[in-house]
Amino acid sequence: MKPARSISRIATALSAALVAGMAQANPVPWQLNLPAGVTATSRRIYDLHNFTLIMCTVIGVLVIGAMIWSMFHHRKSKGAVPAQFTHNTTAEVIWTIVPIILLVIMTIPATQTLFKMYDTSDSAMTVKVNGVQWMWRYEYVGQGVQFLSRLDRTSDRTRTLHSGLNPAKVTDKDGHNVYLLDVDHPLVLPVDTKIRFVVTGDDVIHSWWVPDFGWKQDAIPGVIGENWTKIDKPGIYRGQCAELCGRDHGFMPIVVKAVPKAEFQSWLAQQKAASSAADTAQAAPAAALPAVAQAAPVAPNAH
Ligand SMILES: [Cu+2]
Repeated sequence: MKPARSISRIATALSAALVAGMAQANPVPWQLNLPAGVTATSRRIYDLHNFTLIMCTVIGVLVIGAMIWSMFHHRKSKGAVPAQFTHNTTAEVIWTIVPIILLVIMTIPATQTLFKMYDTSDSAMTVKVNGVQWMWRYEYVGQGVQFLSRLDRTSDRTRTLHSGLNPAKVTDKDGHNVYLLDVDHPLVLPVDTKIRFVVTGDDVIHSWWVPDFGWKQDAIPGVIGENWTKIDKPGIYRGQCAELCGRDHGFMPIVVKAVPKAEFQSWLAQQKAASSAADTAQAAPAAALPAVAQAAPVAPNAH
């Protein structure tokens, strides 16, 4: 590829990423940088990242610039004679203290952010996330609502060897490519609500990761990890398993559908009604509800 062409491609991709980052949460090809996300935590992380990046860039430019300048201006052909001293206490004190100050400047806001991230107190609800090879089980703790969330059928058919189907054609209703990024049952959550997550694993280590929330949480069998989020605006937020968990690791995406509080309450009520109906059907003798009782058990591999 010619340099001019690749530069223009990168520039196009950058502007596309910028526009896309503002318009929607889907990842785009050639995307750079983290998403700023939709929570206070994710924005704080984004700002910290930019702050540190600027700091590193300035230090890098100064140090490398000084080196290049010195090598060029004090070269042998110009008659430069190297200095013969071995120690300079003043210089050593400066190059010890200045980096310490810079590190402290970076550490204080980073540590404050970490403390905030670990504070799950005063959360309004708890969602239990359970990683299972290769899907997620979500439980709304204390609500009696739980379900499995797995790769949507279109992606699943397309990814099958020799399917002949085009991954570029797997899109959502707005035309965004959601190949391997869509599920059958998204995790529905209310906005403007502090939600505590307890995350664990059934079989091997998985990791629950939605970039727009700003954190990853390992899902470790026998261990319960905690985290929380408070989503600012309704929308669809996508993520993936972020811990290599076996053969189908790439096929267990995460989709969170954030909705206004009232809409969430009515959705939850609907799910409760559906699950208690299913319980009744399973508990009732076959004679009482023959049709429902027979229809209720779902074959493990119905698809
Ligand atoms: Cu996994």
